[in-house]
Amino acid sequence: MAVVLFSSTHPKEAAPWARALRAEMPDVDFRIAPDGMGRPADIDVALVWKPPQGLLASLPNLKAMINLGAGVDGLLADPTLPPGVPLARLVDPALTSGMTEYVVHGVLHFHRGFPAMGVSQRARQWVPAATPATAARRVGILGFGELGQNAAQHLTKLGFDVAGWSRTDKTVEGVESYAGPDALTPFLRRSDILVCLLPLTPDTQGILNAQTFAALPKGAFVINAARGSHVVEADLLAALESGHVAGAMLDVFQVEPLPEAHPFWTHPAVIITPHIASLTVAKSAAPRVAENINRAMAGKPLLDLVNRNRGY
Ligand code: NDP
Ligand code: OXD
Repeated sequence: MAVVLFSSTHPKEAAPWARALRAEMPDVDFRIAPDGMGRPADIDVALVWKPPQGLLASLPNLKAMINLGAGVDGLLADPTLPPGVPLARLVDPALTSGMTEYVVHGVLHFHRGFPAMGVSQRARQWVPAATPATAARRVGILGFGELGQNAAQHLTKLGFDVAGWSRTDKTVEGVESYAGPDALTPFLRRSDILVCLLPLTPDTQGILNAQTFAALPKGAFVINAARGSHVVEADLLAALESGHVAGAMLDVFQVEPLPEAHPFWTHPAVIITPHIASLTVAKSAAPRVAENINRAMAGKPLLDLVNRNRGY
């Protein structure tokens, strides 16, 4: 029987996770930190989202850590994270489709000119304007992994001209692949709508900066659904002020919740969402998490293993 510890900054998620996991593993001993943890030595597997620093290091018999989200930047920032314990991240169809919905919504919003129509509506002006064909709109997706590739496939079906940028080259039907630092500028130059779906690592921190924005075509749009620290916020504000970047849809911020005084709140060209681009759904994710718990108990390699040297 596996003893599983749940620790999350979203404590309300504990009950759905307990239910979903018990449906997969009826004999699981599901414990909720901090009050229900019991003896640290009992814990086999930790299911975590931003646990308190030091918690995982205090579990002497831990066999696996499973992150309840796709991005592990928060966990890897814990200097006490036990080095020898394998870490898996969440890969789940509901998480992927939620992100695709968010990205497709944002791309269509900018493509169909909804920001300008909002301005016209508030001025009670009837301004019909034609939109270019989707084939004439170039979408660039920074981070061409689980989430980026799925969003690209849906955008391609709508006829958009889509490219993805990743560390290593990819083959995805109908999508142009750009790989590595040297390909970044050519990729940006062809991106009318830039979508960031990168993991946050030392290499990608601050990647959405003045130089990046300058390389985009004038009037480009930016969608960031990855992490707030990918954006140099002052550089984005400057690019919006100059009109070089025409609009931004932002789900993530350097400080969350976004502070009340932050200029993004009232900027006419910025759409803000509160880190909801895609949310983990316990019922959907539980089968794969259960599979990983079983693998950990059997000493087998985990699925969706994080490469700690790469940082994702
Ligand atoms: P994956 O690990 O599947 O994909 C990451 C992609 O980024 C890969 O294509 C990878 O390249 C590429 N990449 C990483 N580092 C670099 C680099 N230095 N240069 C170029 N490309 C790089 O991650 P997911 O798609 O599952 O998730 C992406 C991120 O989305 C998460 O890390 C998380 O931060 C964010 N997220 C946000 C949510 C929200 O609600 N706002 C919800 C879920 C996730 P390669 O393929 O070559 O390795
Ligand atoms: C994630 C997130 O990384 O929710 O999954 O941001």
